[in-house]
Amino acid sequence: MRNLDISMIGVPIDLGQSRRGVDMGPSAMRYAGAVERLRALGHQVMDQGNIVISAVHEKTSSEAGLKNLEEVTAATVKLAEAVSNIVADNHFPLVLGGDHSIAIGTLAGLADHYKNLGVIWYDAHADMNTRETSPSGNIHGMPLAVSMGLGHERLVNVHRDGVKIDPRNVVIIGARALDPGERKLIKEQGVKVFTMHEIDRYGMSAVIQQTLEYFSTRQVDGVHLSLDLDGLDPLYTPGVGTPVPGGITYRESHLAMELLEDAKVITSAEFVEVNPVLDEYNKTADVAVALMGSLFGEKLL
Ligand code: HAR
Ligand code: MN
Ligand code: MN
Ligand code: MN
Repeated sequence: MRNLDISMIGVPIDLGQSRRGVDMGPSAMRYAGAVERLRALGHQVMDQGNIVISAVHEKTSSEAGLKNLEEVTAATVKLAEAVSNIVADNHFPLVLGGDHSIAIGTLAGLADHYKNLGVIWYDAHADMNTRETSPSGNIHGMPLAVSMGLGHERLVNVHRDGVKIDPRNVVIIGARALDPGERKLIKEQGVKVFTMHEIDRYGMSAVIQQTLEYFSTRQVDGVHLSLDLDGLDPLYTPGVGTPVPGGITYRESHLAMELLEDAKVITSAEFVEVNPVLDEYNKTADVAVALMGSLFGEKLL
């Protein structure tokens, strides 16, 4: 068991996609007991509250193919600074979303401190679109590409100019809805992907073990977990904006968190895409918080 100083920060933004309500994700996860759950495990938890995001939706900027570019850029700039300060204080950053566009800010802040960061992208999607390949113009489908230096310069240069993560340090787990441009980029950039096929075939235990072995060959200096709740099957996490059937189960997800905790490799984490408006009685936030429990050391016995 690690005793961590966890700094929690919420990012109540829903402008990286088209369905309102995911801005209430941080509240939903706090309501589900995130702070208390982690304190009960012996960690120090400092809840820093939320990044201030304008709740006004009418004035949103429209750059063709990039919805709300101005607002998403502004939010991620603020988040990057907050995350960077948390790491500078030797605390563990735990970011609560908000849609997945916020990862642009999280990874930018982490890049101040990690020169060879590993990233686990637990998601039904690869989030590796650019303006040119995006079917939607939604920035939450782009943060991984942006962090690799691919995409609009406003996004690529958030917090500090250029590339934030090495594509070969990225492992996507749970992919099952990839756009043509994303498939191409995954291959070109050398991103490692465990799709649902590999999870079905080898099991989550082997997938996590291979992920850890891969990171050790890459000699990463930290590992960020970016967990999109739509990585799980919508049976377990219905409160997400872009559910995709055929996903990771509740138990497989707990196992993944438990194995990561056993390995003591995770140095920062974010939980995104919880949308209480689309949920069944806060079920998705409850699952998010239960997974946080396993990630931070909760045991069944
Ligand atoms: N790939 C599609 C797009 O770019 C859908 C992306 C959905 N993304 C998330 N985050 N929910 O993973 O629009
Ligand atoms: Mn301290
Ligand atoms: Mn995502
Ligand atoms: Mn997703």
